[in-house]
Amino acid sequence: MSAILKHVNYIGCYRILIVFLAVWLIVLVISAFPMLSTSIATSDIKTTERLTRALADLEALRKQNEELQEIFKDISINNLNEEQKEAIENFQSRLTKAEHSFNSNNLGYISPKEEPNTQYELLRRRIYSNTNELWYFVHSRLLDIQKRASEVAPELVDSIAYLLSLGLEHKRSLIYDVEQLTEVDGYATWREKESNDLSNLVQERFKYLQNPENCNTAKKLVCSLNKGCGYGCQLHHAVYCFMVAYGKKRTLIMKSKGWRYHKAGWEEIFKPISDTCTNPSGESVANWPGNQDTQVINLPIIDSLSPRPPFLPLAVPEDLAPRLTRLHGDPIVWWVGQILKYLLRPQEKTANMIQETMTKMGFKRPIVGVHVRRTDKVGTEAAYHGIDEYMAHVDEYYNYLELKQAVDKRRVYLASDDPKVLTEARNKYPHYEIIGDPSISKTAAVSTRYSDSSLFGIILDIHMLSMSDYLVCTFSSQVCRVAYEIMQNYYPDASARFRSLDDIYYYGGQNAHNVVAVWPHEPKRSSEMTIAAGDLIGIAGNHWNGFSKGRNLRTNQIAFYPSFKVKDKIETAKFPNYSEIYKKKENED
Ligand SMILES: Nc1nc2c(ncn2[C@@H]2O[C@H](COP(=O)(O)OP(=O)(O)OP(=O)(O)O)[C@@H](O)[C@H]2O)c(=O)[nH]1
Ligand SMILES: *[C@@H]1O[C@H](CO)[C@@H](O)[C@H](O)[C@H]1NC(C)=O
Repeated sequence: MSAILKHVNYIGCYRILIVFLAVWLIVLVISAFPMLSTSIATSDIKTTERLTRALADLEALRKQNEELQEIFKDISINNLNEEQKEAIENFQSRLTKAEHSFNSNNLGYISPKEEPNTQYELLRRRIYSNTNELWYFVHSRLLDIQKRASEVAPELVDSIAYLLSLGLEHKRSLIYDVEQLTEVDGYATWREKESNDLSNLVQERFKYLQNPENCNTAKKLVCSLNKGCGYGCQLHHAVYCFMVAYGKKRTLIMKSKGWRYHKAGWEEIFKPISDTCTNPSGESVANWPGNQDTQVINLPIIDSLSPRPPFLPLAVPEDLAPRLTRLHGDPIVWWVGQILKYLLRPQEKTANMIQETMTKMGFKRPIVGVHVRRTDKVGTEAAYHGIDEYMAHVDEYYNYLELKQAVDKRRVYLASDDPKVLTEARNKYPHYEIIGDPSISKTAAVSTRYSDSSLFGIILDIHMLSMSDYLVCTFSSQVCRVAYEIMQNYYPDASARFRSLDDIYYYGGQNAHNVVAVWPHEPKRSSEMTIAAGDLIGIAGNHWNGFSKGRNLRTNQIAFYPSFKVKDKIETAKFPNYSEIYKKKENED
């Protein structure tokens, strides 16, 4: 019995203990989570208030942080001793680190200091271009099937049309989403800044190279502008000369008297490419390649250049390559664009002429630039493309743009060397506002091509094309490639703002354009290439149907491969880095 009682007591003891524990727990929970004790609403308000205060404090800290960094920027580093410099640098790097951790705390603040990594930028651009590639593939296959169906199974034609239209909408939405990434990922400010910084950097180097202190002793490279070809081709010739000059660190002297577009020479239209050194003479003169000590070297056209220096397209300066790879989808186009930016600084008269014409014509964005190259080019160097082909891509660009913004009027700037194109386009596309001047096209006719009025026409056309939001043209024409290159000066990365009806981008006289396979490929048809991941392929062209043609450098097979299975290989060359400019500056300070 006592044993049983004892047992009961035991149980009673436990019971009391358990009740006690439970009460304690409840008290504990209530005191720890005030939400349960007081009204939920009031505590919510308190939390919000506290959070708001914390955020405000953080924002104030961030401002102070920025001010501190400004102050440090103003302190001239050069007037301090080594220890002081180091202390400041340490402190600055700690500030930056603090800022980074602040950025990553998910409060939605994005500081302009934040940078994307290269992998992210490459991936973002790759998704964009492969979305297009996927659509080229599906679209072209569906068209094939639709054509076949119209012969053997007409009842299927409508269903295929439906697939085509919904598929296109689907693609457009994907492109829109990838595009949106650049607006929401917080790196837009960085892209702008990096683009400006890089441009300022190279423009400063160009200025330094082109304005030697003593022209009598300066090493020079002499080029004659008068290559026997059109304006676009001559500009590319000048750019090539500039690349070699920059690579060889020789001031470029450009001979342009008797220029076929303007007899008096380049300098009446554009600013001279040097303020201090335009005299081509020197103590010793030799034809390319000459040697290190030769003061003046004459450079031939790229077509007969031998030996070929490493500074030719598609190579970009090695010291800039990591930054360019991250910022830009096609670094060589950026590089050519920068040289054109330097070369084509307009004289005041030219700038006024451009400004007046733009106003008169009512040039207004958004606008799509369309270049239709006809006359002497068609049938010899390039195939004919009807206006509808160009306009289909213009339409699609605007369909896409309308996902982003309201478009008041679908506007096109139409440039052509054939005035009939403008009339035809205006008749066929009355719902478009088509800006263009048939008298410009008239002067572009082969018989009057090399005249002053023709020169102004082509300068204007290229300028307007380059100022557009998007370009539709044939990259077989240098006119359009020049416009595309100059366009890069107006965006951090405009490499995807075009649709070429024929070639991919190239530079006349360039070295092989190679791509690297990222996926292997087992041919399904005899026209297809066998690829192992890592293979180098010399690309000949994109067929805009999901496939590109090229030569596999490992197997020498010339065949088609799926365009998405490769990535571009960015070529670099050891150009000088002009670091003495900064040393010189330090000394001046
Ligand atoms: N104003 C104007 N002129 C043009 C246009 N298209 C071609 N031209 C003229 O035709 C020339 C064509 O020569 P390039 O500039 O070398 O360009 P391309 O189209 O590659 O032609 P080719 O050199 O003949 O293969 C231009 O420089 C202009 O003078 C155009 O749209 N507008
Ligand atoms: C620039 O080039 C010179 C000579 O090749 C080299 O010594 C120097 O380290 C380079 N400077 C930078 C900042 O890369």
